[in-house]
Amino acid sequence: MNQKSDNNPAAENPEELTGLKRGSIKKVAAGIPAVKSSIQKTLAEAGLSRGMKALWSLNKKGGFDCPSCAWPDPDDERSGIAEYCENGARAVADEATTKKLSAHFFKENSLHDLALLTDYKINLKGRIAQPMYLRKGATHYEPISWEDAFSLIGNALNALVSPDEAIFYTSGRTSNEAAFLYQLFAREFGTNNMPDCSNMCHESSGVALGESLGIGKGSVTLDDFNEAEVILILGQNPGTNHPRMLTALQKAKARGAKIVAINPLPETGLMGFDNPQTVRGVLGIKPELTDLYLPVKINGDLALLQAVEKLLLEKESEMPGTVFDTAFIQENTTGYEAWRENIGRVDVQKFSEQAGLDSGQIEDLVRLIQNKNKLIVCWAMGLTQHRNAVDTIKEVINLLLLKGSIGKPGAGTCPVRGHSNVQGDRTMGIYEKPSTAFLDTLENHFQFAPPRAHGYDTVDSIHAMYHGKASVFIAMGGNFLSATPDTHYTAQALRNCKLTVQVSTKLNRSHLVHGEEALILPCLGRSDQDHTGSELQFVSCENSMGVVQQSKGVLKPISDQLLSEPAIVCGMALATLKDRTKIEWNKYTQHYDRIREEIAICVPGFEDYNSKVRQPAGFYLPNCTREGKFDTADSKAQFYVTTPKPLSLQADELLMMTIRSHDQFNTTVYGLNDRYRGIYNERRVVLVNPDDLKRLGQADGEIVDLVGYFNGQRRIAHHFVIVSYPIAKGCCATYFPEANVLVPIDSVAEQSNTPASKSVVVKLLKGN
Ligand SMILES: Nc1nc2c(c(=O)[nH]1)N[C@H]1C(S)=C(S)[C@@H](COP(=O)(O)OP(=O)(O)OC[C@H]3O[C@@H](n4cnc5c(=O)[nH]c(N)nc54)[C@H](O)[C@@H]3O)O[C@H]1N2
Ligand SMILES: Nc1nc2c(c(=O)[nH]1)N[C@H]1C(S)=C(S)[C@@H](COP(=O)(O)OP(=O)(O)OC[C@H]3O[C@@H](n4cnc5c(=O)[nH]c(N)nc54)[C@H](O)[C@@H]3O)O[C@H]1N2
Ligand SMILES: [Mo]
Repeated sequence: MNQKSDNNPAAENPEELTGLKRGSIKKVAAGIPAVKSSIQKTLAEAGLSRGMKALWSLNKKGGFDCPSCAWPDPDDERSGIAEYCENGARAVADEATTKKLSAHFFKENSLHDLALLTDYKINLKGRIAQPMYLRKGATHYEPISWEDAFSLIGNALNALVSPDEAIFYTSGRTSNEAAFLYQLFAREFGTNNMPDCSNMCHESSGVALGESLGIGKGSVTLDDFNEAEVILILGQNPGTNHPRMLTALQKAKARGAKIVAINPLPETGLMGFDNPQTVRGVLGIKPELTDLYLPVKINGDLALLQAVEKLLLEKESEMPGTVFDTAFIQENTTGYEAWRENIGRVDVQKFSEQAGLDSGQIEDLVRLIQNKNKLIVCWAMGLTQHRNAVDTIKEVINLLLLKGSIGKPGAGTCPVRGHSNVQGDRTMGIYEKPSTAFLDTLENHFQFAPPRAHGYDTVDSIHAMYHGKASVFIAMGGNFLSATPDTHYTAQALRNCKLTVQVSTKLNRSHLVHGEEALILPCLGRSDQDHTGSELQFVSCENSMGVVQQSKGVLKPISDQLLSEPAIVCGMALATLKDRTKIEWNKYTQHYDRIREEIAICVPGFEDYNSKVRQPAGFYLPNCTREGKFDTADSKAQFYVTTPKPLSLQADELLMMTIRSHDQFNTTVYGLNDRYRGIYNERRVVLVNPDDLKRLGQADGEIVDLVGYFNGQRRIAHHFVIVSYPIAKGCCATYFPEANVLVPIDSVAEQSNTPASKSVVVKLLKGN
């Protein structure tokens, strides 16, 4: 699992240390200095007038959608400069950079040399400025015309024995318009092999929500935060990853909501928030956020939830109708009896221990919620990336159902999405398991027969390429190599391909680990003006709460050789499908309204798309759960019986989660610091509890190798510095993507097939 290929030495980040410096763990997030620093960074990357223009238009009416996270804007307005966050501004700066990579750069730098750089240094290189081609056996990329690039793709796809030997990956920044065309192209070509970043992200949420409630999306809107009595946040670090959520939490708290944080780490943003925008002083808002913090063990959430529910059940039995919403349960749900029987058997003491808590802490949570009826539960990757993730999320839903906390104001599910349009891409049909209804609609409307067999998701795609069952890989954005598990295995999978194609903005490692031939197709980003066709175009995105809004870039593109994503899809489709296509691809690049007209016909909720998307604050998509209706087989919400299955670790093993630092957006590393956690100038760190260090005979500052064993295979990542940290005992944390070499490709969540990248069993071996 750890062999490196000689001609390309560094599939993963070079294993070198950059020199850890330490500071204190911050007590509150954000504050004026954070926003100031992000403005400075934007201006440094993009220059004064370009930088200001970009920041001024971020998340503003007539501006562009923030390319960072999927947290929504307030309903009545698209907020201007006041509602961007430090990390949103950073994402913009990263894209708005004036550094560009033209043919000269690729002539000067061999793939071998570039692969020796860290992800941080690779990203610093800049935006790709023209299409580039790597010939078979070549050491350097060379320029290629768009026309030749498209025909190369067309020829490679048409040479396949079966369309299912092609894979069409999507990352979550792709607009609705591009995503719709992309899935249409893949399906007319003849495959449902459409893995996406969602497979590694909220897939577990989608599966659990779909089965329990009938729709794979969250139910709350921002307004619900203002009415909630209790907001639970599990497995999420909003201070870094969804900073604008802290404003919503602070407002909720000012209105009396209690906030509970359940996390193996006392994350700074959860503990406190010094709001840089509202006049905290005038409103008298205090920076403290969390009322109750439970330092759960990694993947201890299911045991925790069940212990809490057992105590709630006891109280409900003592005083029927005072703790549970019995009317709601009776009218709207099925499966309660089986659920009750199962929870009745829970040993609270044992389950508390499994969760790494004492029963007093469980009782604190019970006291906080027992008489409350308006609960919101927020969660992110801390719940979704475990073997039993789907079960944990179903138990979250069980808890909400007990309280009748679905489909009423101030209550509901809030899976906080990651990529700014990951939810929209799925709505547009980027899915390896499309519904029959959707395929029927495509067939009727476009008059071709879409493939009916399910395609490969991300993990299955990697296996297929590894075993030679797929040999053309096309990525609409993202950084497949670094985002996926088991870096060396995935690298081999990509190297086994005949052709790998990356539609990208910035240089990344997936350009350096490639198939026999490779193409880099540079595209416009969110902040760029899009002059495709007759006038300045806009695209649209769906945020985490199901609101669709337009996004119009404002910056002059750094090169006149960039194409928009929709134009690239049309180019590939025409060159591949030629005369056999039933679709008028050319009309879509004349005006994107023509794409939205198709979406309006094919995707429920998008009727009248072209006028609704022009409303200043966009429009809400229908969401049955929000209205208290459940699109399940019996039209009721389902209680599910779940069982915690904790991994049994040996005494010298720790359970490792791979998380984000404050200075990255997924695989894009902006800097080497993790300011809130007091970690500076180093990413190869492993956070361990001081008691575990004592027990293991190891010390803060020591350099170790991380070794994982899974199904008899050994995986190793060299050179990590131990950081003694208040993390739950028995656990440790590293950053992704550096630690992805340790995530076994076959260690996945049941049902959702999401890599269990927050449940990796490792040992810390003394380094050499
Ligand atoms: N600035 C910035 N913003 C981003 C991103 C980014 O990289 N940078 N990425 C975007 C994307 S695609 C996504 S999906 C989101 C990710 O947003 P998050 O899910 O917040 O990201 P992670 O860093 O993976 O953090 C997971 C959190 O869960 C906790 N955790 C881990 N395991 C467990 C567990 O078993 N139980 C509990 N209760 N907690 C656990 C960790 O301590 C950590 O606080 O953010 C999006 N926004
Ligand atoms: N171990 C571990 N692995 C993880 C995770 C984890 O928590 N732990 N998290 C997972 C999650 S939640 C996710 S979402 C995935 C993310 O997986 P991906 O979405 O594949 O990865 P990103 O790092 O977001 O992709 C960054 C690249 O996208 C390109 N890009 C940026 N903007 C645009 C654009 O507008 N258009 C196009 N075409 N390209 C663009 C740039 O070239 C950039 O280098 O990673 C997953 N992997
Ligand atoms: Mo994500």
